[in-house]
Amino acid sequence: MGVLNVTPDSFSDGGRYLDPDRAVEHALAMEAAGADVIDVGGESSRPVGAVEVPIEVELARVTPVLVRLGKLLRVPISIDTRRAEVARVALDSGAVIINDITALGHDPEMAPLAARTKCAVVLMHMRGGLANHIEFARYRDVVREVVEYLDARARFAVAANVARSRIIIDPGLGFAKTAQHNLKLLAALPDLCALGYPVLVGASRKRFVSRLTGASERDLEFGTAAANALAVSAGASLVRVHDVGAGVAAVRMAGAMSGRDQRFRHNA
Ligand code: PMM
Repeated sequence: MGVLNVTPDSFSDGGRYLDPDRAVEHALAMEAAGADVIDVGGESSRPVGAVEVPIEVELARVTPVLVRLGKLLRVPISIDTRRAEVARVALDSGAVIINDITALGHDPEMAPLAARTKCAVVLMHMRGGLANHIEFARYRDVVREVVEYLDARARFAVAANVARSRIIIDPGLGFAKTAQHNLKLLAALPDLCALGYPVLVGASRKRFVSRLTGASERDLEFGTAAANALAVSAGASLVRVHDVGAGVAAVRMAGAMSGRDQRFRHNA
């Protein structure tokens, strides 16, 4: 999943794709580099200092991009939003996945919209709000609490008539989590996979990666690729990345080495 942040202030690519022409160009480049999904977002959720943007601003950022991408992209489009109105505009333009960092919890209209339109949903774990989630990074047992939360949110979605087969879960690395919490969750990915839904992992360029590897471009690229390869090897089905070229290489290697690449399965 290639990330397209149409925002002035996202953590790693803020401001680069605020201009619709550049955003569209970048999405097409990510598709050409092998992305299977393009995730479009118009509201930053950086770990510290994210500001809630009014819905009109979020809509003004993403709508022109979504309308054009709906006609140009061959791969599916996902909309990264907490707001049903934004999701609706995206789905009308051809998006087929709602990526909701609040796991359908922020906007009461989101679950009915997902059920009605039969789109897929990403249910992500977080606590607190966009601006203060880091204050909520306290757990007795982070793995158990995240697994229980995602299980409960998936049940909520099913009760709202979202098909089980359309649900994807995500531990929400960096959202109300310290580096230690992120590492524990990555080590426990099989526990998340055991819930029976595809698991999405978003480690790309996050603060815990730079804390471990250093913060240069190369450090971030290799640190992210290592995290993604190990996540796939531990069972993740999707990785959300800014650098699609490195992401594709990591996913292909890890998929083939763990016997999940059809092309290499039978001629071992
Ligand atoms: N991370 C960010 C934004 N949206 N969505 C999901 N499902 N999972 C994530 O980990 C996630 C997300 C923040 O990263 P960015 O601002 O660099 O895109």
